[in-house]
Amino acid sequence: MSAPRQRPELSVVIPVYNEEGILEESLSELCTGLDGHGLSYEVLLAENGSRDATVAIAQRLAAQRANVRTLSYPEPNYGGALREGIYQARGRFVVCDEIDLCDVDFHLRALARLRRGEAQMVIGSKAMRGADDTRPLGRRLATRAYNGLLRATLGFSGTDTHGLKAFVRRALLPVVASCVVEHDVFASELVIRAERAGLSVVEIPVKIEEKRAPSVTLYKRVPRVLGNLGKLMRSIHGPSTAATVPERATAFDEDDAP
Ligand SMILES: Nc1nc2c(ncn2[C@@H]2O[C@H](COP(=O)(O)OP(=O)(O)OP(=O)(O)O)[C@@H](O)[C@H]2O)c(=O)[nH]1
Ligand SMILES: [Mg+2]
Repeated sequence: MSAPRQRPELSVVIPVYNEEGILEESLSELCTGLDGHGLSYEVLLAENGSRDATVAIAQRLAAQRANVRTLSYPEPNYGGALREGIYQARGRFVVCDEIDLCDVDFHLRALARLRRGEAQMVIGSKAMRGADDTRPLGRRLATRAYNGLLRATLGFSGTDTHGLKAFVRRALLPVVASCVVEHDVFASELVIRAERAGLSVVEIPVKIEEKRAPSVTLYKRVPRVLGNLGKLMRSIHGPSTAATVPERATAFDEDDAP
């Protein structure tokens, strides 16, 4: 994996898993959109555990485009991929996107808020007033139930944690290092710990139009999500809230401008 010499303003981290059907087209649309707005950016395709041609396609795309990099690990783990992508990112700002969304409008609106210093983290909410979530009813209800649970059990004050988010990388690195759960719940933990650490977190409404149905059936995710939520509750409400994951040095921390 070779990185372009110049540090971009923005790193787009996209976890990918078994996405051979849409990876190339989605990435191409995203890059066209970001190029059209003159952004200085890199894309990190954070893959793990794919059993289809995703790895080969991602490697080819990274070879073709100087500002696309790919990371690959053996075990499927959404949160692990996100965490690794954030650590490897070199931009001052990070946007976490999903390959079935690639929402340039969110990138632009979130970046504007971050650049103006209005927030350190911007969440794209599927559930707040003004959002337009075109996913099936069951998934919309699941989002509301899940975030209701986070509000009731972990003092979360917003409406959504999973999906699109953008932040000042330097401000979020210690938060990432303090996270203890993997898989889907990592995305929620990141937002909740950022709030609890006193970072300024704002939500903006997004329009969700998935380019394909989700890769994992909802009911199959529930046991693992509940298990990881339990772990997160014990970590946050337990006797010690100290980080259990050691803080990791990254290649560019020393010259990371505030
Ligand atoms: N690296 C990695 N990426 C994953 C994994 N599971 C899902 N993804 C990626 O995460 C993104 C979102 O996955 P989806 O299958 O669309 O699930 P979802 O839309 O988050 O489901 P909702 O939470 O209901 O919105 C896509 O870019 C997937 O390729 C995984 O195990 N590892
Ligand atoms: Mg999706």
